[in-house]
Amino acid sequence: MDATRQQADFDALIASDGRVEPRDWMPEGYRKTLIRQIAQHAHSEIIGMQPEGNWITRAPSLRRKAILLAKVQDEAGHGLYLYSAAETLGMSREEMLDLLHAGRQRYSSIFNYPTPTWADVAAIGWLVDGAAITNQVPLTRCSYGPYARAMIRICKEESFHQRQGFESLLQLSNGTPEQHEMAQDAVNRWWWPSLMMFGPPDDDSPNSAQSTAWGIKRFSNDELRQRFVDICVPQAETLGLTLPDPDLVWNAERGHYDYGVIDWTEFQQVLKGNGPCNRQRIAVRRQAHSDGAWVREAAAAYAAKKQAAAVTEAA
Ligand code: BYC
Repeated sequence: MDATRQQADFDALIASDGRVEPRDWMPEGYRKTLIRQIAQHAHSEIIGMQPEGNWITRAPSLRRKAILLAKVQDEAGHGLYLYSAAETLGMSREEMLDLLHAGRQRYSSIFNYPTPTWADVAAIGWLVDGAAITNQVPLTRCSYGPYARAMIRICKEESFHQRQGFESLLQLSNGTPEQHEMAQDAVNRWWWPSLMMFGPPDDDSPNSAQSTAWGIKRFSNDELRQRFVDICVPQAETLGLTLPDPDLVWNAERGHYDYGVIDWTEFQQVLKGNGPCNRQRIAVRRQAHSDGAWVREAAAAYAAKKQAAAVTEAA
């Protein structure tokens, strides 16, 4: 088939809201943008295990520990589905990890903030997982089939993560004055970075227009950020906690909450590697990768042995 016809078929598929599958022809830019976004998403899940993983040995009860273990394991699972989805576009997991370790692929800004108290685990569940769901539910309708399908399961699990965070925060908020203060302090620290998770403002988002035209993005960064703010305000009231923004006010005309100015300089600094924990996160990730080398080698040797045995048997 000639190139013009391939492009026309692809355009028609996107226009009819169809799904692109790995064997279909696709423009090189579409493939590259998906690899960029899915790899970044996968890396976020894997690096995202660190801030909460730090609390597994210090969880305040067996119940909380079991929940946290399950959550962190889910995140590893999400990373693996997402690496598999990205591999269908022609880049191996090994290559993606090498690019992450070399600082040439990104992970979400949010995981460069510290978790000094137990309430941070709860605040991450409520706010970070809440923001992740708001961003990711529309991705279940993304035009690339393997990514859209991976997102369905991921969103179900994120929903459990958000609920456990909310429930844990509610318990802390209704606990002793010290627990309440700890919950409020964690919310104060995680609120603004959570709003940054949605990416730069629409006027300053170089990838949005093309990703929207390709059916990868269904809503803009600012639209999803607004949706998240609108969801969080009544939830904060139920929690008995305040959101650290004096400009947060209901705007009846718009039918949305207005909110204050986000510090985009901080966001850019985090993206440049200068957030509070960037260096630590990458160092821990590199160490984990090198510590796991023997497992990968053993798995490859075992697979090769099994394959050789199967060939001998078939002969
Ligand atoms: N952090 O043109 P834009 C989770 C980059 S949740 C770092 O708007 P795009 C989890 C962007 O990559 C987190 N970088 O980009 C939850 C671009 O740079 P490049 C993961 C960011 O792609 C709980 C530049 O800024 N979720 O995993 O159209 C526990 C300009 O931005 C960020 C996802 O990855 C950021 N926050 O839109 C554990 C969701 N924001 O690449 C784990 C999937 C922007 O051109 N991703 N940048 O060098 C998306 O939906 C989109 O990629 C974004 C950005 C909305 C994030």
